[in-house]
This record gives sequence, C-alpha cells and structure tokens, in this order.
Amino acid sequence: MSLHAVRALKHVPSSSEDQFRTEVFAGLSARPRALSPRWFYDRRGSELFEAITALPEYYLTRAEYTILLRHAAEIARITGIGRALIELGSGSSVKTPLLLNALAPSAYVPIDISGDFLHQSAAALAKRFPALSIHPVIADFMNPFTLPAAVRSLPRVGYFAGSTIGNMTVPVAVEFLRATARTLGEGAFLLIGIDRIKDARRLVAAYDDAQGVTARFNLNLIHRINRDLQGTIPVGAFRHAALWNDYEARIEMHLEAVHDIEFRVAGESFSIAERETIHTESSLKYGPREARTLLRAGGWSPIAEWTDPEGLFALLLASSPSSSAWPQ
Ligand code: AVJ
Repeated sequence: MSLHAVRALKHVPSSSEDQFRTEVFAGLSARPRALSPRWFYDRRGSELFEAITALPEYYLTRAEYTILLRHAAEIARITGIGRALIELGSGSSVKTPLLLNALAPSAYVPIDISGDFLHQSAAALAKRFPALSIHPVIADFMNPFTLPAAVRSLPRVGYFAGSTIGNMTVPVAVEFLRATARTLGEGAFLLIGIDRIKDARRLVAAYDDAQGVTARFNLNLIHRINRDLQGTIPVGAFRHAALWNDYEARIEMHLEAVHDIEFRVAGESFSIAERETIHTESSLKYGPREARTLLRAGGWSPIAEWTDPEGLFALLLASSPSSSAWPQ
C-alpha cells in the first residue's frame, strides 16, 4: 500500500459510523420508516438494556435464568460435559456461569460484535473461572466465521440466549441457524432461548414498562443519531410505542412523531408528519410447535425443551445431525 493510501484511510470515518449513517439515511427515507435494533446498543443503550432485564414486566431474562437454574444439570446429562461452549452474542453475564458450572466446558468461546464489551465480560469470567480456557472472538455471527484453532478438535455446544433470534425475520433466522450448524459442525448441540406467544397485554407490558426504561431505550436511538451523525432531531417530538402485531406474531417498537417535525442528519434534511412512526424493533414470538419447526427449517433436530413454571419462555436443545443419520 502506498503512503498516500495509508494517509487517505486515516480520514475515512470508522466503517461502523459510515454504515450507521448509510442505514439511517436509508431507514428514514423508506416507507414505512425503519431502523435496525442493532443500533440501540451504544454504551448508554447497553446500560439501558441491562436495566430492562431487571424490570418486573420484562420476564424474559428471569425466566431463562430460572430454567437454567433448574435444568442445567439435565442439559449436561444430554450433551455430556467437557465440550467447547460457543456463546453467540455473549455478555449474558448472569446466565453464562450457570452453564459453565453444569457443562464444565473444556473451552469457552464468547462471540460478540462489540470488542469492548466482549473483552470486559471475558475478563470478568476469567476471574470467576480461573481454570477455564476462554477464547473470545469478535465477529458478527450473521456472517460465516472460523472458530479458534484451540477448539477445532473439540465437540461443541452452542448457546444463543435471550430470544435474540426474535429480532430476525423468519428467513433470516433460518439462514442464521443454517450458518450456525455449519460453523458448529456435525454432532454439535444448540441451546437456544425463544420467547413464547402469550397474552398480548403481558407481551406489551414487557416492552412498555411502567418506569419508562424501555421508552428511554428506544428514544436513546434519537440521542445517538443526534450525537454520532450531527442530528438536530427534537427528542421530545417522539414518543415510544410498543404494540403486538398478532398476524406477524411479533412485538413492534416504534418511535412515533407527536407533531410534524423537520430536522437534519449529517447535512441531509428530513421531515416526518405527526403520527408517522419509525419502526425500530421487531421481537418475534413462537408457539411450541412453531419454535421446533423453525429449528428444523434451520437444519437442527429439536431433542428437548424446558420452560419456566409459568410457561412464558422456552429453552430448546437441538442437535445437528451427523451426515450419516437418516432423516426420521
Ligand atoms: C435482546 C432482542 C432479546 O427483543 O426482548 C428488550 C431487546 N427490546 N426490550 C427483546 C429488547 C426492548 C430484546 N432482545
């Protein structure tokens, strides 16, 4: 590379800021307007999400924790101990130790797109589990990635917590599951948390809590646009809206304009009319059979599942068939 090229690169904004601007322009120009929920998670957004997981209305994290508390030993009896544990989208700090204790993995591979967060949580786990060999990988697990050499010869179990799969459309979820099956290889297990369809009021309350933490989480996206993309959006002109879309079986979060607004983002002008919304997140929910069908479509065979006592949330265990297995 020539010196000139190196200099030029220094002035190119970081690729993620570039991508953020491109997606915000596209999302605000589209109809309906929509932004990807992955932009929620700047530092403040990650803190707000942590606060959400402790809310009385947000049952998901507590339910999954309860399931692991009660059933981790049984999970370990099925998978066996000593596998490599590959956590997709790590940082579920409270749940991971329960699995580490039960599965006694010979290696732990947390995978996350945010390097900062990844190294911070890996360091915390290293303190708690000094004998555990930890190999953090910075990657977007939606794209193919290679596992660290240290775990290549070990049998694997993947963990995808929190019903994060709910943020994906069904075709994207299927593609993700297939890519994960390829990465984890033959004879692997996948442990995946999937939130269930339930009473609409219960669902909406989980995404529109009384303390307004989820509202702040949603509105933080406006603050982020203003900060990172020199936006002039009046934050008070938007309100948080959460609704249950029964036909699509998903919770939708929107930012709804409370009056007509005009603003600029990175030099571009935009206008939004009163009551128009920006769709910021979809969180798909699955019934028991639908969840199993989703896993099968993604190349996995469901073999066991557990729920919390109220049946709000499910943790499913699936296996990736070895190539010699005849489909049953
Ligand atoms: C992290 C995607 C599982 O959809 O429940 C929580 C994110 N959004 N409250 C979810 C979220 C609003 C969460 N996931």
